[in-house]
Amino acid sequence: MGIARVERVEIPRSHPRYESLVIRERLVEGLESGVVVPQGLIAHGRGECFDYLLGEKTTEPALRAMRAAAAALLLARHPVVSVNGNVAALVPGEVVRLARAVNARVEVNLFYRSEERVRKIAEVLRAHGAQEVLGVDDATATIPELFSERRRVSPRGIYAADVVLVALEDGDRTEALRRMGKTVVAIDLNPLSRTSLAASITIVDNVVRAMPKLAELAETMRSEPEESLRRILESYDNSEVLSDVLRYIEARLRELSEGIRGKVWSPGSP
Ligand code: PTJ
Repeated sequence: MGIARVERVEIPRSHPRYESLVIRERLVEGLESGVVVPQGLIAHGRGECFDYLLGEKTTEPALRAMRAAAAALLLARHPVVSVNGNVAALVPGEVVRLARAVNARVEVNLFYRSEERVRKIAEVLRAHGAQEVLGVDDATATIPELFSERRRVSPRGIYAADVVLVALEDGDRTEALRRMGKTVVAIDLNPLSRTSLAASITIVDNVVRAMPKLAELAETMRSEPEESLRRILESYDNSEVLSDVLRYIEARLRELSEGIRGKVWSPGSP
């Protein structure tokens, strides 16, 4: 039986919640190495709850949003992928792969900013192949009307970007970036979060599934003619996608509630 060795716990591959437990351990390791903040664990727990409702898989509306996101990133003049602690702990290699596929810059941008954490996250990204990481020594520009540490951005990165990809973001900054005229692509498991409602394109999916899928889509779609990418983007409707995600959850809960009797465990169950 395969065993994944992580910092403090050995999780047998046969465990029914294997994937989810490995992800948790990766965040705990990130906490111990100073990449993730304790609040990041709370944020993840909130995300897990929504992932349960989605059945822990990428839904059709999420895929639709990903195609539009890939089109927006490929058509952008100056795309930027914004990275925080949780993203660096969970999908550093996929961030670099996506940035390469769409020719985007990578910028560290933190809600709970400390210079030490910014440096550690940049190191993680470099170790996964990032050539240049912005937001470290050059976070000298300010997003107007934003009071959290996330207002500090690189003038060559998020400040100048036309398309910004964010994951596990806060609503204030998403709104502020939209007010600056930017297209914001958000990855957020909560379809009702302020970020989800304020983003231009919302991918309601777990970042561990969404980031690799988005990178793969961008790699395939980059050979498509510009005209067809534009058509994908023009026909995209974010409120329709959010509404379809909610309907998906509604239908899933209805189906589960009807079949719950057969699923309830008893001492006689296998
Ligand atoms: O590293 P820092 O300092 O920038 O801080 C990062 C956190 C995540 C602590 C900060 O951005 C934060 O407090 O985020 P919130 O306001 O809790 O929002 C996180 C959102 O991401 C919530 O809507 C969660 O449902 C969602 N979320 C959590 N885990 C995942 C997720 N979405 C996608 N994939 C996940 N794995």
